[in-house]
Amino acid sequence: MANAVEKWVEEQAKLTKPDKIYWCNGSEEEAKRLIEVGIKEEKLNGKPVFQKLNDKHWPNAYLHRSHPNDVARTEQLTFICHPDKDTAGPNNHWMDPKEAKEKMIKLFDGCMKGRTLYVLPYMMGHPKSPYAKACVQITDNTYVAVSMRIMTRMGKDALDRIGHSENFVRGLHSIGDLNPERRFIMHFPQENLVWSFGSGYGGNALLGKKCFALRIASCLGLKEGWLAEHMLIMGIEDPKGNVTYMAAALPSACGKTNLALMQSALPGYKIWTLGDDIAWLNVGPDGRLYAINPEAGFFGVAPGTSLKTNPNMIKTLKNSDFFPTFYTNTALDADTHEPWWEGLDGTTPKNVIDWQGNAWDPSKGSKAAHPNSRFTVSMYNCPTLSKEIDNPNGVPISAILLGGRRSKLIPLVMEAFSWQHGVFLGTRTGSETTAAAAHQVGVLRRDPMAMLPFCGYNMGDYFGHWLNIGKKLKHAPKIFSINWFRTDENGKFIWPGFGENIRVLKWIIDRVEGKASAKDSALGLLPDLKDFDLSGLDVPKAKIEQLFMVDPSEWTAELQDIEKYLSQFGAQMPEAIWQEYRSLAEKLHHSALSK
Ligand code: OXD
Ligand code: MN
Repeated sequence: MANAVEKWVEEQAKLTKPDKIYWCNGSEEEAKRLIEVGIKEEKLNGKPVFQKLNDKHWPNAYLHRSHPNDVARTEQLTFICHPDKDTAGPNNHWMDPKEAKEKMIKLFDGCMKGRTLYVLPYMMGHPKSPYAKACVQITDNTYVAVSMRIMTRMGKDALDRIGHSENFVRGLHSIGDLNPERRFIMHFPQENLVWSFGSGYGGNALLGKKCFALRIASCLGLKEGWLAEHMLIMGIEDPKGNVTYMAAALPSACGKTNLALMQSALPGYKIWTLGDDIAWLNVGPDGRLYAINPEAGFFGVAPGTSLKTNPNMIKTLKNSDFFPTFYTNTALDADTHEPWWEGLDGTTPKNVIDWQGNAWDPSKGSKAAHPNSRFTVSMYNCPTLSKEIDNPNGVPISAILLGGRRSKLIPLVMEAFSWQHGVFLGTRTGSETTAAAAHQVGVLRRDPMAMLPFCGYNMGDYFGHWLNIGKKLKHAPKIFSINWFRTDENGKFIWPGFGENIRVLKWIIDRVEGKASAKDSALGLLPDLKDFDLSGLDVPKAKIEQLFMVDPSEWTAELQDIEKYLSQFGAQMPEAIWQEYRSLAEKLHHSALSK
C-alpha cells in the first residue's frame, strides 16, 4: 500500500502533469547526472541551466543565470495563509487559504507538461536530532533540486524518518513561466505546506530555507515551545581552549555570513562556524537554550566576498569536492572562465561577461555581478566548521546578539538588563537602507529580531513567545545589542569591523563569565573601557568613546518611532514590552535632566 509521501506525490503529479517523475536519493552520482541534464537538456530563459566553470581554480563549480526579473525574494508576492488575518498579523501579507488554493491550483494545473517532476526528500537538521524535521519538496528544476542537496540533508534518512506517518512538511514548487504576474509564494502553516510558483530564486524556491525553516517553523515553534530564528550560530574558542557558543540575529546585508566565518584579529581566539542564517532554538533538559542549524549549506551574497573580508568563505568556495558549488548571477571572466564579482581580490579581468550574459562595459556604470548574486556551497567545505555541527542535541547558547545597521544612536555593544529587556531590544532593531538596496540611503526599516520578512504569525504574539521561552529557561543566555555601523561626523564608519569584531565577542564572553565590568546607562549595560580589549587597535580613544555615546537629546524622534512601530501590534503586544519601553523613556528623560 502506498504511504503518505507516495500518495501526496501522486496527487501533485495528477495536478502538475509532468512527463516523468524522479525520486532523488541525494547521492553524488545523482547530482552529477542532474547537473549534466542542466547543462545539456534543460533550458531556462532559452539558455542552459548550468555552465561549468574553471575547474582548476574553482573546483566543481557551475554558473547559473536566473531570469533577470527573478533575482531576489519577493516579499510583496509572499503570503501567509492562516484562516484568519489577525493570526498572520500586520507583519505579513495575508490571503484566505481557500482563495490562495483556488488561485494556485489554476497555476499548477498542467504546469509540468514536458518536464520532469523531481521528488526531494530531505531533513532540516541532522537526521539523528530530536529537533530535526523531515520534509519533502517537489520541483521541476534541476538547479533547485541540486541546490537543495547542498542546503539540506537530502535522501533516504528523511523517508525512513517519515515512514508511514503523515507528519512531514510538504513543499510544491514549479518554476512556471517566470512571469512575475504569475509568481506567488504561499504558506499554509496549518497544513505545514508551502506552494511556490513562478520563481527559481533561492529564497523563493529552495523551500527548506526561508519558507519552511523560518516561516512555517516559526509557527511550529509557537505550537511546540521552541524558536525558529534568523540567526547565525558560532563557537568562540579562547586562548585556553574554552568554547562559548553564541547566536546572532542581523537583517540581510549586515554581515551575518562574514561574522559566522570570521578570522579573529586577536591572537589566540578562533571562530568555529555552525551556521550563517538560521537557528532553531530549543530549551534543553538542563534548562539551557540549545541551537541547531537546520541547514547544511551557505547561500551567501557574492559581491564584497574576498580574502580580505571573509578569507574562510573563499577557502570554503575553493574546497568543493563532494558537493558542487553554484554561482548564481555572478559575472564571468571570459578568458579564464572563472566567476567574478565586485570586491573579489585581484584586478578586474580584461574581458568580463556580466550577470545577464552580455559583454560588460564598466564605463557605463552598471555592475558586472548582480548585487544580490549568490553562491550556494556546502557547509562541510568550510575550514572553520565546528566539530559539534552534527551533534544531534545542538550547542548550548551563552549569548544572543541582536543587531542591525544604524549610523547613530545604537552603541557598538551593550548588554540587556534582563531577558525581558533583551526581548524589548529585539523588538526595536532595524537597519538603514544601503545604496545598493535602495535609492534613498539611510532610511530606517525596523526589523524586529531580523525576522520581519520571516515570522509566520503576528509579531506581537512572537514577542510574547520569546518572553515565555525566557520563563522556561533555568540558565537563560545573556542578550546583547550590537551595531558595527555607527558613523562619525564625516559619515565614516568608526569601527573597523570584520576580524576586529572579535574584541566585541571577547567582551561578551567576559561578561558571560563575570570577568568584565559594565556601566549602567539608559539603554543597557555598556562596557567599561578598561575591560574592553583595544590592544593594537589603531582607533583613537575619543572615537571609541563615540561608539558608546548615549545622547538623550538625539532619542526623541527614535522613541516616537519605536512607539509608533510597536503600536501596530495592538492588543497582541505584551504589556511587558511596553513596560520596558516606558522604562527606557523615563531613564532617557532623567539623564537629559541631569545633563
Ligand atoms: C537571505 C536573506 O538570503 O536574509 O539570507 O535575505
Ligand atoms: Mn537571511
